[in-house]
Amino acid sequence: MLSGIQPTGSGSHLGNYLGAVRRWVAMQDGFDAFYFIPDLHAITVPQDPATLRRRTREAVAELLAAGLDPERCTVFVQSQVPEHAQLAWVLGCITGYGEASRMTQFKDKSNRAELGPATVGLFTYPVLQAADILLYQADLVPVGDDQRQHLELTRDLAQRFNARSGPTFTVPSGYVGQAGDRVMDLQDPSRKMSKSLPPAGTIYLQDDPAVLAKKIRSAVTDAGREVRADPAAKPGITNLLIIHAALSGRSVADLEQDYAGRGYGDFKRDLAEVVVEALTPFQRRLSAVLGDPTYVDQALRRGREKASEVAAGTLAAVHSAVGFLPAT
Ligand code: ATP
Ligand code: LTN
Repeated sequence: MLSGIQPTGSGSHLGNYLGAVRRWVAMQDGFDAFYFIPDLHAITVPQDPATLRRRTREAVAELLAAGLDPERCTVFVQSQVPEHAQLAWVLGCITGYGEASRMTQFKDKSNRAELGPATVGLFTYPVLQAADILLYQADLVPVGDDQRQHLELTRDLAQRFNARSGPTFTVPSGYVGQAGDRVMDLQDPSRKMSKSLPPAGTIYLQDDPAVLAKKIRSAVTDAGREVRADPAAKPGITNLLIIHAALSGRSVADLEQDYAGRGYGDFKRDLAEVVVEALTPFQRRLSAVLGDPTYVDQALRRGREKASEVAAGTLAAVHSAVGFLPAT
């Protein structure tokens, strides 16, 4: 299995954790697991070089602090394995222009003024993502619900390549969802929580307790004062209930019962406590990992070696299937 998380924004947020990283930690033992930082994807929107470098290290440290163990899984940085970009070129040549134009993430990001004018890199982003997945012959790709369409494209490209050039790629199985898959922005519950939206609506894993409490206190709630899940009429409070349930392990129904007759204020105060309690141990481990640069370096060196070996094998098979003349 394989998955990735971008080194952008101010670190990972609760959506990344509940929709992706938490599952990765649980899956590192049952699978031959590859986790990587897609820095090639990150530059599809403008990045400051020094910040990107720092954030890439920090993103790796966050994964290790969240519980990934370099002895039990492969952690690496995308740009250190050049086969990703090489395979993306080949896959781009079997991707329809119309097919790529239908990707909703492109449509969304290309319309956001703060990200600058849309680039060809942003347009071909999903093709690079398909290359990431197919290089490692991944069966499973645990991602949040927002990535479902990119996974479908990956399956289509794998099938198309195999049909035209002979069996080369494993077709990854469809994405399997679960609660907590789509955490919404606290200020605008119609949008998913995202590294590229303003920080007030985003719970960062590195936020300190006072900031966390403030963000939750000022989360947009809905008309009325009943703590009840109703995605259509009460998207704000529904999102907060889902976050609570995902972190506390209680069911939404149980929480609704508990808060019956009490207002939003009580619920938000308790939720802030639940979030702080969940994040404090993570933050402690993160400072320890960041304080030990050789641990991160060693993890990345091993990860790159292991990833390169698999990637080189797949790319050689692809080049042969396409008809490229081998170097002598
Ligand atoms: P951006 O919004 O700037 O593209 P992002 O916050 O979506 O960034 P990514 O690095 O692109 O972060 O995503 C990493 C993983 O986190 C992916 O598997 C993605 O599906 C998941 N994820 C991202 N946002 C959410 C969310 N709000 N709820 C659940 N899962 C999420
Ligand atoms: N687009 C993904 C990040 C990503 C990814 C991948 C995830 C890039 N390549 C390959 C899984 C597999 C996102 O989460 N926004």
